[in-house]
Amino acid sequence: MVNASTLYPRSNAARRADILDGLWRFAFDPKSEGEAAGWTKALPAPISMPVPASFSDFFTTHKERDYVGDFWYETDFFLPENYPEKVFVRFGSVTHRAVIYCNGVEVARHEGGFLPILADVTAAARRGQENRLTVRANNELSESTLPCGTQKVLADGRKISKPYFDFYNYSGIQRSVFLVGTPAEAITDYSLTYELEGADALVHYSVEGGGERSIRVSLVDAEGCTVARGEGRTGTLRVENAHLWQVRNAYLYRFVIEAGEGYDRYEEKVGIRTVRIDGHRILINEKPVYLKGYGKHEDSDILGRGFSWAVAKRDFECMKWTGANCFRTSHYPYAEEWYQMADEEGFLIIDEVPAVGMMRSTHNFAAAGTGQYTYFFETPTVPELLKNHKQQVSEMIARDKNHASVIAWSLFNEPETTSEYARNYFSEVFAHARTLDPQNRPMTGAFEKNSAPDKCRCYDLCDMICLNRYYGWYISGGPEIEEAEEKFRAEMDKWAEKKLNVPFVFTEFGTDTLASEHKLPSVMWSQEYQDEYLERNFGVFDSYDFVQGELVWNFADFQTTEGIMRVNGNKKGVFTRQRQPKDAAFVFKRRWESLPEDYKGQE
Ligand code: GCB
Repeated sequence: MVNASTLYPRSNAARRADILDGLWRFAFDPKSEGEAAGWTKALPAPISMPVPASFSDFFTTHKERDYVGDFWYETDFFLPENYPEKVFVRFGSVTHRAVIYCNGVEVARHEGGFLPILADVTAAARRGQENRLTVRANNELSESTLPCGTQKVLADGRKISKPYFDFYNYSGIQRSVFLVGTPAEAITDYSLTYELEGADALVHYSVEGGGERSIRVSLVDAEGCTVARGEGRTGTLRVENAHLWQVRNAYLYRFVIEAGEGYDRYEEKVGIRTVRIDGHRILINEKPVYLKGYGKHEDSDILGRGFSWAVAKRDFECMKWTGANCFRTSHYPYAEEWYQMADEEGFLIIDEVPAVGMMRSTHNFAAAGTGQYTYFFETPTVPELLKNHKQQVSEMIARDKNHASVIAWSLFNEPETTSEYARNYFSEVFAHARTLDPQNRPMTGAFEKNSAPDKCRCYDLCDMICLNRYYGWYISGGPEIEEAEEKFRAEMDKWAEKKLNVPFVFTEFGTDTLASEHKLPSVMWSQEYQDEYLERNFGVFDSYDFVQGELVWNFADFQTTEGIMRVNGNKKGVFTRQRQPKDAAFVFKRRWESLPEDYKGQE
């Protein structure tokens, strides 16, 4: 059973969650022969491998670091006799796909490398004994799975990945693994929606699971006082003088669900807030907010894309220091712990599905803006791709719908959008997505330069239009920067002429900048150039009232595939990969600290 419950694992009197992170065993399987050779029972000659982490950057050889194909992880866990009735193993993610075995028996398989896998091991695991947990994973890219890309086979038979996207194809068990015990008829899901009524808030809830048992819910404030109670699997709680979750000023209640008399219990921190788009404005609790922040990656030294509370903590501190209030989970849903932290910090998240690379180019950043038609959606792989895309949208919204921090869903990054094929494809994706979110949050996607006002066939599917633009970098850089600004304004004037009554947000703009380089007058790649480019972009953003946010690319330097356009990775970070500020960080700090939270929000 996969994804029977999306709830984050938690321990209490009725359920258990024991973390299985640590040093696992690992083996590469380049010929995909492990299954036939009995590796599901025991890996022959395994090496040790930390979990969670990407496997790549531990290695010292190309063969291992850049490995593409099947690879296996194995560990053992003890299942206590008195563990709850149903037993699961829950992976935060396995990149990009996995088959899970318990004591040699297949218990789950899952496509997609950035969303949880819940494997029911109740029948396969033995109580009072050690049990073996084995994962056969695979990190190949294709045009029918997300994200998109392909492989190249080298003369020696070795595969290397050719992503159609600009980040390193980090893989492995990159997020925490939990052993989970629940009652047989456990609480499996809940949803909340909010309404404000004067000083009060109405919290509409619904709960799934618990069998036929009675369901009781309550909301507990930060002081531990129960402020509202309800009975039944759906209902409404009234919170008098509600303490709202505000931007960069979070307030969290605990939402507690009980099934039967102590049969099951689940609780989570939740924030009461509303999200709505009104014309050009983005309203949180009916107050306009201007988005200030970053496109990010899960990326750091040694860990690769592995989740680390320590790295996340540093990232939030750096973001807060610059006065940011928002980030986009470019280009895939992040580890759940990021959203938990954003809930605590009052950060806004544009949550993105891994629909990136939907343009047939190994350098999407180079193809973007050339004006060349980069066909994609007329190929035979499209039905399979669409199925996977919808599935991942479903899983992302199911996983993240209760986070106060999530204010919008991004359903793609920089696909081809100018053909009728693209129009049909994305109409289906949006129609599907619109059935899923109980809170009806805005749906969007990030458009590259070819998705121009006179050519794009998909922008009207979006509630908010997100643009990735590099005028002054990929277009008219260096001494031509003056011209870049003119071209940028010409495009914005065309958008303005359309009189679209929606907010526009820049989800990317930026320049590669080496932290080592200074030059007066500025040259491309120097810190001075990054600052100059930014100031010019700000001038454009400030000229259009419908521009309601700016998320710079990128928060920090990050690892990519090797190439002549990348210097050991993408250097568009405002911070270095070690999370130290470039000069641009001070530029943002000055600007964002001086912009009011409701900048351009007055009617
Ligand atoms: C883009 C992509 C992003 C790249 C960025 C760049 O448009 O969305 O993934 O990293 O440009 O730096 O070229």
